[in-house]
This record gives sequence, structure tokens and C-alpha cells, in this order.
Amino acid sequence: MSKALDGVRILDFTHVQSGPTCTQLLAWFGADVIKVERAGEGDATRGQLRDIPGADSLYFTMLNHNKRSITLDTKNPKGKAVLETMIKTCDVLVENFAPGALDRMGFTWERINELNPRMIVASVKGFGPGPYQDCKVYENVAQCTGGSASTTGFEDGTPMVTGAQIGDSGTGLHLALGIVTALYQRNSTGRGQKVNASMQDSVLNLCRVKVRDQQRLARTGVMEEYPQYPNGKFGDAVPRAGNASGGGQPGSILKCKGWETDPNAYIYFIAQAAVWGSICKVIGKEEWITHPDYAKPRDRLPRLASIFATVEEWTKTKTKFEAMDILNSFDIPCGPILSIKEITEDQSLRDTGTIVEVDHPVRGKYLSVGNPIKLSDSKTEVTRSPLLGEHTEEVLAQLGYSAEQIADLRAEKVI
Ligand code: CAO
Repeated sequence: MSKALDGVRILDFTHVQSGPTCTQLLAWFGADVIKVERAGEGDATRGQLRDIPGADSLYFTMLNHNKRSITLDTKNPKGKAVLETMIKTCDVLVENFAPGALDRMGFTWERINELNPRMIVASVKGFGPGPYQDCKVYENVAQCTGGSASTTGFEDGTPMVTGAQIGDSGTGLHLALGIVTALYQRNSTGRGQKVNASMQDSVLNLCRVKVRDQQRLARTGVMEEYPQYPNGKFGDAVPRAGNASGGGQPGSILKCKGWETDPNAYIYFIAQAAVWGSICKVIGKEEWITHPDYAKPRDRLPRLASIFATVEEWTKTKTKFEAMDILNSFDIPCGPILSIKEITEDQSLRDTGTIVEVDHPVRGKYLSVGNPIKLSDSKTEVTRSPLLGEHTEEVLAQLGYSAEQIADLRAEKVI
């Protein structure tokens, strides 16, 4: 079966997480992704958080599937010449170096554009133009500067980062969309362009509802679905909302049977207005269906804490899976708190390729998250990440280098 991005060649100059998640997605859609790494060490994540001595870490293997790897010293003049050949023959260059690194290497946008006017140059940076444009950034810095940390956590606690890598993988996703959009536009213009996604911007895009709330707060001084209502105080900025729902339907995390010993025996319960009657029946509070304090969504807002406490008396009598089944049979939206262990053991996620088992020549079999985006005409087959420089000879030969030239480059430690 053909792949959606068959024929697209990517010069993958990415490292760590944000850039590699982007190019991995493009590889899953069929692009030929050639990862350029420094000889000897390669992407720093190959050696980070190692669980098997001498084997590429899971951090690296899980972010670099379906790619080829070449080693190249791009600061050496002969290495630069190889890179120039690659620029001339690739469609997209993706990088997430610290600000200015590509320019310092001699590959400014103008230079790349001169070498290949059709090339798309896609970059992740921590910040867009402005006071912080020159700063290096990692995941949690982006979460803190993009609005996520100040709005996550409990009212009486510190700002909190989330386990979802919204700064890195979130930005990688944004960048991937920018790249395929630029490829599409190139069909009509014939020109490449720059694609920039900053980590702060991407996190903020994911925190869009909090910007909504900031303006609601400024106008009305109160937000009735937040846990601060009706008894707490609102300041002038969007507060941390605990586990309250981010949308128009109130929700909360409630204890289930076994919560005393199992840290994940909880369920997220949404008191959706459309099924209020069913909720009342399930928890044995039929009188709430018509009671003036509970019948309408607005009446319930000042009573949310006590309503959820009452629902919790019911959820505590069920396991999270029993509660899920019963509530869903009444169309009541809810979700058990699944541990990563439970998720990785979930057969249905394996059946769809969202959790995959991959074989690696050094580490053996390991689990990974597959492609979460399913295309019916472009199925993803996850193949292992490349060993450092595994494809150097192969790629250079494709670029027209003879065996002798390749041997010279190796002798001079350029590759
Ligand atoms: N050959 C020769 N030199 C190479 C090379 C190669 N193949 N690949 C990289 N280099 C050089 C770069 O040119 C750079 O050199 P200079 O500093 O002399 O210009 C150097 O390696 C280091 O690059 P870096 O500054 O990007 O790496 P770092 O480890 O110091 O910083 C990071 C890492 C992630 C903080 C930084 O790259 C960054 O801020 N990137 C943008 C934001 C981002 O993507 N962050 C998310 C990372 S995932 O959490």
C-alpha cells in the first residue's frame, strides 16, 4: 500500500523530543526521514535515562521510529558540503537547535533558499520573536510560560506541570501540520517557506480555554464552574481549577471502590445537563430531577461540591470499570483513571496500533506508542529506530558519493 507522504524526503536535524516527535509522525506517514547526528554521541537522548547498558534508551527509540540515521560533522567544511548536497535533494529541513545554531553553522534561511528554493525549513524554538527569543527551552519551561502551569493544580498548591508533554510533543504536532501545509502550498507556488512553531505558542494554543476564562473573569469577576465558586475568592488572573471540567459541563474526579489502597481507583464524572435525570436515577436521588435547587444547570452550580460528594458515595461502591459500564449504559460521560500499566496492557489499544511492540537488535522487544492518527489509505507500520549512523553509507551512496569518497570522509572523521 502506498503512503500519504511517499516521495517526500526530510533532512531531520532534530534532537531531544519536540523535533523528533514531528519527524517521526512524518516518517509514519511515509516520508523518508534522514536523521543527521554527530558521530560518536548522536542525539543526546540515545544515552539519557538508559535502562539497558549499551543500548539506545527508550527515550530515543520511542521518538525516532521509521527513520534512517547518518553521522555527519556539519561544522567541518567537507561535512558542510555533504549537508549542502542533502539540502539540494530534500524537500524539508526540520530542526530544533538552540536559537541561532543553524545560522552559526552557516545555514541561514537565505543560504538554504539559495541552495534549494523549494526547500521548506521548519523550526521549533522555545519562544517566538520577542524578549525571550534567544533562550533555550525544555518541556516544563514551555508549560510554565505557555499558561499551563499557572492554571494546573489545586487552589492552595503551587503551580503544577502536567505529565502530558504538551511543550515538546505538542509543539512537534503543531510543526508537523505546518510542514504538510507548506508542502501543499508549494504545489501551487513552487516555493519553499519557513515554518516556525514556538513551544510557548503551542502550549498557549492548547490553553486556549484559559484565555477564554481570563476574559470572562475580567468581565464578571467570577466563574461559576470553578471550585472557587461560591465560597472562595477570585483574584485578577485565572486560578488553578483542580479537577474541575474545562468546559461547559461540570465534572470532577471521584473515588471508586479500592481508592484507599489503589492510587488510580478513581473515575472522572461529568454531570452533563442532557442526562441529569439519568444521573439522579443511578445515584438514587430521583427527587433532584424536579427539585428547584437541582433541576436546572444554573441551580446546580453553587452546589457542585455537595452534588459530586453525593455521586461519590455511589462511585465508592463500584470499581472504576463497573462505574464506567453502568454510567455509559445511561449515556453518562465518564472515564476511569487508567494507569500507564493498564493502558499498555489494553488489548484494544494494541489491536489499533496505538500501543505497539517493536523489536530492536540491541535492546530486544519493547513497547511504544504508535501513530495516534489513523489514515485509512496510509497505514502506519512502526519500524525500529536506527542505530547511530546505521545508514551513513547507504545515504551517501544515494547522494552520489563513491565508496572511495565515503572511505575518505570516514578516515577524516567527517562521518
Ligand atoms: N555536527 C556538528 N555540530 C552539530 C551537529 C552536527 N551534526 N549537530 C548539532 N551541532 C551543534 C550545533 O551547531 C550547536 O553548536 P553551537 O552551539 O556551537 O552553535 C551545538 O551542537 C548544540 O546545539 P544546541 O544548542 O541546540 O544543543 P543544547 O544541548 O545546548 O540545547 C536545547 C538543547 C533543546 C535546550 C536547545 O536545542 C533548544 O533550546 N532547542 C529549541 C527548543 C527545543 O526544541 N526544546 C525542546 C527540547 S526537548 O525537551
